[in-house]
Amino acid sequence: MKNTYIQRVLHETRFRNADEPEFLQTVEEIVATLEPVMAAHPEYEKYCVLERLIEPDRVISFRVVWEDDEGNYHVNRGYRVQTSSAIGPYKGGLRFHPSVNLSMMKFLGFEQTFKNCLTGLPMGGGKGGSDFNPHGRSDNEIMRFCQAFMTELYRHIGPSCDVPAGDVGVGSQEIGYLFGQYKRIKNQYENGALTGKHMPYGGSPLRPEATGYGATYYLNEVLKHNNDTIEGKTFALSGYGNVTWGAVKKITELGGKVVAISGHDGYVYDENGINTDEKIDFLLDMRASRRNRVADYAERFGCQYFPGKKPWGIKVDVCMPCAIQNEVDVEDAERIVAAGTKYYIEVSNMPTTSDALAYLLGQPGIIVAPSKAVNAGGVAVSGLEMSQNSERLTWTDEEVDAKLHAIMKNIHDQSAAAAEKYGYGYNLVAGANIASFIKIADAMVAQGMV
Ligand code: 2IT
Repeated sequence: MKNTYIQRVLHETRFRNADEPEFLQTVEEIVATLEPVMAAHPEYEKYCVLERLIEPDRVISFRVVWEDDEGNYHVNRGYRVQTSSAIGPYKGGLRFHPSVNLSMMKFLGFEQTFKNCLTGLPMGGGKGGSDFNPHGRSDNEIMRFCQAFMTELYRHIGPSCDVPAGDVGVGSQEIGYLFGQYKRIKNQYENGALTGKHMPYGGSPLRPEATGYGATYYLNEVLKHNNDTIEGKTFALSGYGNVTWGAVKKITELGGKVVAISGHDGYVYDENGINTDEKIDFLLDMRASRRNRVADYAERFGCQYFPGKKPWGIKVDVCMPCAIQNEVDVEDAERIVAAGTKYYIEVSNMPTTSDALAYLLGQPGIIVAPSKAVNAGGVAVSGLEMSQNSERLTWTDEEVDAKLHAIMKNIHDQSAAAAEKYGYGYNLVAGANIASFIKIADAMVAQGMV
């Protein structure tokens, strides 16, 4: 790294955020790709654009007290990190998972800011959640937790302030409970304050499918660039939740074959493909059961199950990590390359460790696509949900699908163009960072010292 501005900012960032490893990881990875941009735009240094973007607008932390079905009290920590409102209201999901901490919230908010910008829709970036563990909890317990969480969060959000949505552990059911409590406290029907709602009260068609469909549309553009198609390709995916489900559905529809999915407990290998409505819908049943076991799929459909193992290194054409951050390390990456996989398509937020990503980007035989571009279809349809809410109407499935498709193609094309322009060739990782950063930076410069 030669750029002295970037060096200085990274030094300060490491010092100030020493106990936030995931946040440092994402800042370092993104900033490293911006070197040619800083050389071309000296005004960004003059106006401290990087320092301002790295320091969130606001970090909110609060206590959440709730009661389980036996009458016991529990205390969890809730967060909302409002990273940037340079191009729109803060926007990003809520994660309920025992591993949630400040570092994770800040890294997800930082990634989200770039991702949201890539969609071309007017959304800033943020993230929130709690270290609450939904595993094994009843519906009533989930509802009481969501109500307690919203009783604090409501004062920080709103349709033109901050618009949360789902993420790991938060789906449309949780969003329903959160929205009910928001409406009760505010006595206002502001359905634009949350996205990922059920259809009857302001949800968008295709929001549940959006992340997985969008990822597949993006992959399609990568394949087209390579004179290739999805037809006949084999896939290994991690996860079994909402995102994996949507991707499996669309991949199958377009003629690809998914042979592996995974959970916390291991992975299943279904050589016939996860390609019938019954099999695909079973993923939704597993998520709804909150049992956290992908072994249930192997038992139900009689296929192989590998406890404690990740689905990397199987002989497939495409790998798509869809589960959690840092789920692919160097050894996994080496296995993926050794298996002859041609496309490594990140879907979950920052699924690749820094070392593994550097290794994969150095391999000529594999194309790498970054999660902030690939999974942007989810938040893009959230943005379309906001538009529908503010216009008080609902579009058709076809209308939303056409817009999602166009947005994903545009994300790919603008990333490829930005990478080319700044000397990276067809590097989709650098291209996504550059295309979004320039737009956010220009908005910040235009708005003065804030
Ligand atoms: O990581 C993500 O982009 C999400 N969890 C969705 C965020 C949103 O506001 O729809």
